[in-house]
Amino acid sequence: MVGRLSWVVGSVVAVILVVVAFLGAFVLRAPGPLQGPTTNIHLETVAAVNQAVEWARPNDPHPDWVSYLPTTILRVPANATIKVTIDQEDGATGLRNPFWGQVQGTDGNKMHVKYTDDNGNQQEADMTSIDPTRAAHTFAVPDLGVFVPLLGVSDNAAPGATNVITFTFHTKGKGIYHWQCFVPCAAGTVFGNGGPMQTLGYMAGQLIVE
Ligand SMILES: [Cu+2]
Repeated sequence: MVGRLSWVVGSVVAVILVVVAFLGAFVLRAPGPLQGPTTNIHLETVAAVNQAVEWARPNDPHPDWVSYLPTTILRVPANATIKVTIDQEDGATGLRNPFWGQVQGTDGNKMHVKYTDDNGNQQEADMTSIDPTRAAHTFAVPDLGVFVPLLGVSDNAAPGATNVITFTFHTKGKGIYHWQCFVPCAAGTVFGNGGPMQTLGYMAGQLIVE
């Protein structure tokens, strides 16, 4: 009888330890918010956290996950013009829905892109859309109607090449707005939509409008 009781108590303690370990390792490990609130958001997109050029996350629980850096928790002021710069260092995965190849909800429904073309030459242009098969990620805030496809680095670009995407959009009232990538970029997960696509701090985030 005592043996069985201690077995039950031991099992309960083991389950509690597993739950605490899970919370500590995954749920509470989301990267902290950007300093702010700020009207100048600067992000980097990488094929893997451990390939960061600008913002290393040395103790990240998923160093091989595709990610926005340094974080996807963004604090911005209400009713403000937000300037976004994204240093995009990942290759293309491609969008399933070509509609999201269009730039929407930014000033002029356009973005400015500095990139290396397929001949290896540096280019710079305002764009209102990209070929959806060339998207690496998107910066999308559905509740604000903001969708920006991020041009993947060309296979012919030099190693370490970065496409720099800039655009401005406007916030409305205070609140927490969900934002995310719509490119199924999570290689190795079911339909590319698991892991980093569903985890705050990687390909999903919050725009905290204060
Ligand atoms: Cu993505």
